[in-house]
Amino acid sequence: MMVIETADQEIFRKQGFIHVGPVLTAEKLRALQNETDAIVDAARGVEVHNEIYDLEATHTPKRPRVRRIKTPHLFFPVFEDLARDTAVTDPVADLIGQDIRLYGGKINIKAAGYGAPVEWHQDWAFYPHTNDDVLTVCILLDDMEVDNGPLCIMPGSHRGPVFDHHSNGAFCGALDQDDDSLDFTQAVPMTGRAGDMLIFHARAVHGSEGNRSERQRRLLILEMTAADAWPLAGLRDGYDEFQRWVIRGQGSLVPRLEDVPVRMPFPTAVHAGSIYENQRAMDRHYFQHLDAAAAN
Ligand SMILES: O=C(O)CCC(=O)C(=O)O
Repeated sequence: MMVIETADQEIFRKQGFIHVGPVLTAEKLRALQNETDAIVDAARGVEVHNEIYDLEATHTPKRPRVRRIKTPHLFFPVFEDLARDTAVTDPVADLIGQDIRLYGGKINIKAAGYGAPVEWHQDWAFYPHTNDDVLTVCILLDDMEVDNGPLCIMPGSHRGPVFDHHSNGAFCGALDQDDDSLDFTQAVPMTGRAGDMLIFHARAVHGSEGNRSERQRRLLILEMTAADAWPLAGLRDGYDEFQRWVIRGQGSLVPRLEDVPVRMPFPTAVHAGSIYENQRAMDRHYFQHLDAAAAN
């Protein structure tokens, strides 16, 4: 049975995103929130970014400020279980078919009052594949509202070019703002309730401002691809790991090749480790960064 009806699939193909609606029971949502809280608490004492934590510039070991939990599905079973749950993969299958790979994941945490913005970009610029059945699947861990740094998406941009994400000759994970073909005032804020799922196409241009509100905004992001989409930059962790993350259906040794626009993310970013770090190399930021002010 379809979760995303044919008419809504059409809308997705046209605009590049869809608000699927609630996919978690209250109990499951609470479990994910509690696990996230515990992981953030455990950042006390952590000095620098590591394989789990990406930290705000104003983080200190005594006053932990976590900006992102990296690849939670690799370290915390509750997130792997969720990614494999049919409540999550059924809607994805409606859009890209039954054979699905989890390519990556993260929890972006926009803390109340200072949580960091994410500059405009296309996920596709980070990980182009042999075909673009590549989706970003978001599960809201808190209500996402207009004032707590909602993810905003440029409708229809997934059908356009892959933009230049380079600055001073290296990948910087953000759009070159000299390109005036995009009017960011047209971006749609993806507001919703905790427990909702949103899906957008990896080629869609998106970003989010800092969190000025008094409510945190945590967003679990699962990058999912058709299992016959192969990453053009190669297998990060080798073949066995690549196939281990086929979370539904079958993997394939026959990549599906489509005529899709591609730009490779090389030379690699000057600041490595996360999109937030990559974007530090940009010359001009679009969004205001609130963390320095909040540290005082
Ligand atoms: O958390 C957000 O608002 C944006 C997420 C995003 O685009 C990313 O992490 O690549």
